[in-house]
Order: sequence, then C-alpha cells, then structure tokens
Amino acid sequence: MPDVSRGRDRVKPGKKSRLAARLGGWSGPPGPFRPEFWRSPLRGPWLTSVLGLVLLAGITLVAITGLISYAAYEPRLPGNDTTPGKGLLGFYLFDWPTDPVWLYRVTQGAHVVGGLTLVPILLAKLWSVIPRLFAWPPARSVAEAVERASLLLLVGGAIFQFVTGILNIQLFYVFPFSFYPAHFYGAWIFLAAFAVHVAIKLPRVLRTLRKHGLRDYLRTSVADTRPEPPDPDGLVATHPAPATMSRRGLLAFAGGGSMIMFGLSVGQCLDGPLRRTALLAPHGRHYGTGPNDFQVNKTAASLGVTPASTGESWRLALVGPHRMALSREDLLAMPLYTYALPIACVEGWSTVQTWTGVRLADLARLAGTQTGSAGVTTRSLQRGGYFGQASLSAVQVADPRSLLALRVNGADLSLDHGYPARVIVPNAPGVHNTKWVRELDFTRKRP
Ligand SMILES: Nc1nc2c(c(=O)[nH]1)N[C@H]1C(S)=C(S)[C@@H](COP(=O)(O)O)O[C@H]1N2
Ligand SMILES: [Mo]
Repeated sequence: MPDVSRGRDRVKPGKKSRLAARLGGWSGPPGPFRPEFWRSPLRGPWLTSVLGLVLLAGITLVAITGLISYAAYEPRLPGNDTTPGKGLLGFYLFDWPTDPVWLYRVTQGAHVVGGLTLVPILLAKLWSVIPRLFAWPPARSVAEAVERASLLLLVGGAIFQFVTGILNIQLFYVFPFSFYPAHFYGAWIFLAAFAVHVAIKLPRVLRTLRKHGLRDYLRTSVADTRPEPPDPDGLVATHPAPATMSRRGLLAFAGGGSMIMFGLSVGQCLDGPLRRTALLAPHGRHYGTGPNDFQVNKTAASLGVTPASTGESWRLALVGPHRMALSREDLLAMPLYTYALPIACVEGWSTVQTWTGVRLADLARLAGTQTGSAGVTTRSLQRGGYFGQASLSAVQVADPRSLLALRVNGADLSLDHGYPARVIVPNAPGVHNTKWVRELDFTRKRP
C-alpha cells in the first residue's frame, strides 16, 4: 500500500509541463486540478472500461431510437419539422410505416426509459474519469488540445442531451430555446464526439478487459480492494485512500440506481395495473371518467377549446377538389370502423385504446381525391400551443385503420380527448393524432 498518511501539501508535484516550468514552477491551480486531490482507490482503467462498455451499448440504443423518432415525425412533410435547414443531417430519413402499429410505442418507450435508466451509469462513468476532466495543464500538445476539446463536446453534449430530454419528459419547458431542434442538433454534435471517443478508446477498453476479465475485480472484497496498477491515462489515484467500498459494491450501486430508474418509469409504456408504478412520470391522475379515463397531456381548457366551439355549430371542413362541411351527425352516418390503436407520445408514455370513427381514406375520397394519392394536413380548433396542425403522408391516409375518431371505448370522446373528432393513425407519434379537428386539407400532392 502506498503511504496514505502523507499530507497533501508535502506531496511532490509530478511531471510538469515545460509551460508550467516556465511559469516558475507553478504547479497549477490547487484542489481538483492536482492529481493527488483524487484519492479513490476504485478508479482505474478496469472500472472505466466496464462502465464504458455498458454506456456504449445503452447510448447506441438511445441514439438509434432517438433518430428513429425524428424520422417518425415525417419532417419532410410541410409543417411537421421545426429544425431549420437540417440538410445533410436528414440523410437517413425514410417513409414512416403504419405497420407494425406498436413500433413507435416500443422505440420511443425504449428511448425515454433507456435514457432514464442510463443516468446512474453515466454519472458513475463521469465519476470514474473525473480526474481526467480536471487534468492540468489543459494540454501539453496540439493533439492533446484537440482531445480535450473533443471531451468538452462529449461530456457537454451528453449532459445537454440528458438534461434537455429529462426536462422535456417532465413537461418542464424551462430552457430558453425550443426542445425539438436543440435536442436534434445536440444529438448530432454529441454523436460525432461519441464516435471519435469510441474509436480512440475501444481498443484500450478491450485490451484492459481481456487482461483482467470481469471476475478478478468483481470477486474482491472491500478489505482486499487495491488500486489498479498505474495507468498512462492517470485514472489510478497517485495517493489513494483506503477503500471504503469494493468495485463490486460500486457497480451494484450504479446498477441498482439504474434498475430503480427503469422500474419507476417503464410503467408509463404499459396499460393495466403496472402503469401506476411509473412514479417518475409526471402526469396527473385525473384524466376523465369511465371510457375516457386515460392519459391527457393537453387539456381543452389549456388551449382555448370550449364546449361552445365544439357544440352544435361545429363543422368539419374537407378541403380538396370538392369542398364540404360535415356535422358530427353527418360523420356518424358514414361507415364507422373500430380499431384498438396506441397513442404513443414522444415523451415516452403510451396507451392502447379502442377508437371508433370514419376512415381518413373515405374522407379523402369524399373530398374528391383519388384513392391512395392524397396526404392530409389536419388543423385543430385550438388557440395557441404547438401541435394544432400536422401533416400525414399518403400512406398514412390510405391505411384503413387511420381514423377520424368520434368515439373511444364505446363512448363519445371527452372534450379533453378531442371531441368532436380527433385523428388516430396506426404507429404515428402521438403528436400527429390531432385533437379537436376543424379541417382536413387534402390538397397537397404526394408524398
Ligand atoms: N390539437 C391538438 N392535438 C394534439 C395535441 C395538442 O397539443 N393539440 N397533443 C398531441 C400529443 S403531443 C399527443 S402525445 C397526443 C395525446 O395527447 P393528449 O394526452 O393530450 O391527448 O395528442 C396529440 N394531439
Ligand atoms: Mo406527445
């Protein structure tokens, strides 16, 4: 064991840069900028490698499902996208399918629940490398300066993505910018830095784990816990304190934190009694009564939708080669269809309900468009807010399960669920299921 009783101020400064030497032997700012400040004997390449591998798998999942979510928003259709000039970043976009109906429910649930589950692992990983983040001097060479700058993007990007994502799913819109473009551009900046970081570090991670394996360090008790051998990255403490926790204990702590995050959030993607376990989901429990008792994000009242504007005088405007205005009675007299379809919000929560209404394809035909040729832009009665309008593709309109829903679970829609009529499209993100529809505009040509 190295002598841990030595006072911090008596520690001889380690190898210092020429710059520091020229500064008259100044050994840099005190505290966290000095290697001897960091004394945990647990830090080292093995611990960082294990956490790094878990994070690599988790972030890959969260990144892919996040990019899928952007594609599901159909950003190429008018009005659906608020990122100005996504340009090359949209290279991978594809036509979002209506099958399988549960796909967006699963990918977005995985994105949000996965992100929450990774928080303790991310914090543990940052803790394991924190001496590196304070390394002084900031750089000894140009290459090192580039590496430090990329770390700034990596760590800053990760924190930015997690913080904006979590604030958003908590409906806590405190940032002074729009979440959607910020999270999208942030994702690409972070992913670029992440890819570089993985390319540089993965060989070392694999070498470390091949050399030590999982077992040796996991078996070690607190009493037998010793620092790893000194490493070129300076993760291992130069002046370690005695262990108060084993590496196994630290991983169990981080992993247990992860399981708690998972356990307290996954319920928002489930229907049935387990939904109540989603204590980390922010949504209140007074949605509506009977058949309408399921999640409401935006209430009618909050968006200026009143019983007066949705009463007898309400008409649905169809815009196309033929224009017409339909009352709710007119719609109820058309052929009605019933499907069980999910609402799956970008915020991760989802629920399957049984919807009854008129096919969008039938309404498109009534407006004079040819079968399968028309996309639609839906417009809501609401005043203000962001999601009063959405564009659906021709494929979405043509799907026989795409409905202008009038009823849910056998009862009329409640005002909060979109009365007199709302859109329900299989596998679409929730935001495209426009409530309080006043107009369906089929004039856009394909797609
Ligand atoms: N007119 C209108 N329709 C809307 C919204 C809205 O804000 N206004 N919110 C959308 C969102 S983001 C989702 S997830 C679904 C379900 O939201 P809800 O729970 O508010 O019904 O409705 C969508 N339809
Ligand atoms: Mo949503």
